[in-house]
Amino acid sequence: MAEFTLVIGNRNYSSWSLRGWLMAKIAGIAFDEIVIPLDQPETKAAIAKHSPAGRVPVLLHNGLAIWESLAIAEYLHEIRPSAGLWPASAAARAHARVIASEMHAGFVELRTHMPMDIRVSYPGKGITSEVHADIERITGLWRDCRQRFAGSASTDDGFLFGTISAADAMYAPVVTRFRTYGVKLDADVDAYCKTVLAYPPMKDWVEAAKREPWTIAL
Ligand SMILES: N[C@@H](CCC(=O)N[C@@H](CS)C(=O)NCC(=O)O)C(=O)O
Repeated sequence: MAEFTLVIGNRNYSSWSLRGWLMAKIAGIAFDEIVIPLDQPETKAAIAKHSPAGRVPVLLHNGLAIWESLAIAEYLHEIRPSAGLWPASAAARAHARVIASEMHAGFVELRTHMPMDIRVSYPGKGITSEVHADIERITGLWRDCRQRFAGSASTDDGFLFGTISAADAMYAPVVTRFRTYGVKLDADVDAYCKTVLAYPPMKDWVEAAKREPWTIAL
């Protein structure tokens, strides 16, 4: 049994689980998984065994249950500070936390009208003027991060702050949504999406999502 356990929902649909799972991968911890399929009669009771908030992901460690994706990022950063879950410089780290929080609290239109559904393709579905505004804001902040921080990082692997961080994990489900809903992207934003999708744990998640048996009508 691994030191850590991560409780997640189905890979195809659970965007918050993807965020927490990628954070655990970036932190480099070995962990067991408990997968709870969402939208089933037993889902709520199964999640309630691990989290009073009734939501996944939940990280279990040393008798602690840590829910909320941003709290998981902070905890993992505290116990694995050298993993680079947050960028090294204070300025980049502050900005990474800003944009991670903006994702956590916002983009409701995009999240509502373009729910994560990795294995399907619905080009053009879900686009409204409000969703378009969310997309413009997100792609603008990605560009801004790349221009302001990635170039001056000691290594630039194509992620928002150069090397992969919790900020990329927070936006990874947006990348899959852009693919699912065929959102047209400029070359620089498309290159960023390709970088995220090529990150080996991300590839593993997407492949596993395609093999899952559960289907939810969204
Ligand atoms: N603010 C939470 C959001 C977690 C969340 O909403 N998770 C969804 C799945 S993606 C959930 O657990 N839903 C419970 C359900 O569908 O019964 C976080 O950042 O972790």
